[in-house]
Amino acid sequence: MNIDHLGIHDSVSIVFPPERLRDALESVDPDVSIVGDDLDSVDAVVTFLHRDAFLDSVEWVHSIQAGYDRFPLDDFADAGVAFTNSSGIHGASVGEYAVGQMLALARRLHTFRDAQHEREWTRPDWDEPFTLFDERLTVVGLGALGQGIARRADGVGMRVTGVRRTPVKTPHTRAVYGPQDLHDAIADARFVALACPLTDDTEGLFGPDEFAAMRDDAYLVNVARGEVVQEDALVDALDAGELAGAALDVFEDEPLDSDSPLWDYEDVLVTPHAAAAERDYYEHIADLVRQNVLHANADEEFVNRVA
Ligand code: NDP
Ligand code: 7N6
Repeated sequence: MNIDHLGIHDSVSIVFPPERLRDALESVDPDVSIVGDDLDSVDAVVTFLHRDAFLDSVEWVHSIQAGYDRFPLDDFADAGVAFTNSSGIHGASVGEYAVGQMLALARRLHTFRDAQHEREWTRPDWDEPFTLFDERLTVVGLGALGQGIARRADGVGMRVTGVRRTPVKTPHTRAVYGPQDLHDAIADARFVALACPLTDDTEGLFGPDEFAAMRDDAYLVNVARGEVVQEDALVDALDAGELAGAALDVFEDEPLDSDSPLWDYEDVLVTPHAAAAERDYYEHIADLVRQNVLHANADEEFVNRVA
């Protein structure tokens, strides 16, 4: 494959200014320019969103996301268009987000900020705050995100268990289960963090049975995809006191509807799919793209190829 002209699709502006990536790619061989949906003369494209036009215009599409549930992989394979993703770059950002949200919930930091908005000096009840130290965390999905969370949670003294397809231990975990043992893995956890991809196997993975299997004082952290959780069942579990709360970065429908009940719980922290946001995001993408341009022009296998 020979890449002479690389396009940066303007949809990347959802995450960073396209010009930043263009300038960071100045040293690569191909010409690099920012493109819209008109892809004439472009051999490859770096994008946030899928466009059907990619399938008959370019040889290679690089997504700036790790999750590829919104890209039609079968169509890429049929069209012979290579598709690569950005898995591997989110361990620090999402790891810090997850531990930050768990710290907020345990140390009640969100309640202090809420009180500050009202100019109120309100101390928590004596038995509300707790420490993350020694608490159990189960991470579902132990790839780049899950391992990033496990590492940082271990750093604050949490006891980390994992769930992955292949139940082999990864660093910073004390035990790792396979998907068939999910209920055993979550039964004792004070926090359950979802960090798996959205697939046929994980769609609706957390519903009434899983919330019933979790402790009543447990918190759910979802940085995976909204559809991994049955949102109505989550609301029911919160209302029934079967769960203490949640930190949610992703939702079945985004943006989260202003009528959603999830906005209203004191112990549900809602963030706008921003767990991975960081000012260096474009630099991480540039590193991946530079590497794959070299691979493409040397006819070597792409890094992070998923179709
Ligand atoms: P990886 O491919 O590196 O890791 C995926 C992990 O999920 C692997 O450990 C895999 O198991 C595990 N897994 C797959 N299926 C199951 C299952 N049925 N049950 C339990 N574990 C399973 O992906 P990333 O860590 O890079 O990203 C994971 C997902 O997180 C993305 O697909 C995306 O949807 C989401 N994401 C969200 C972000 C945000 O901004 N909120 C940012 C980045 C990603 P095994 O190791 O055995 O293969
Ligand atoms: C962009 C987040 C992913 O799958 O959901 C994320 O990589 C994208 C800040």
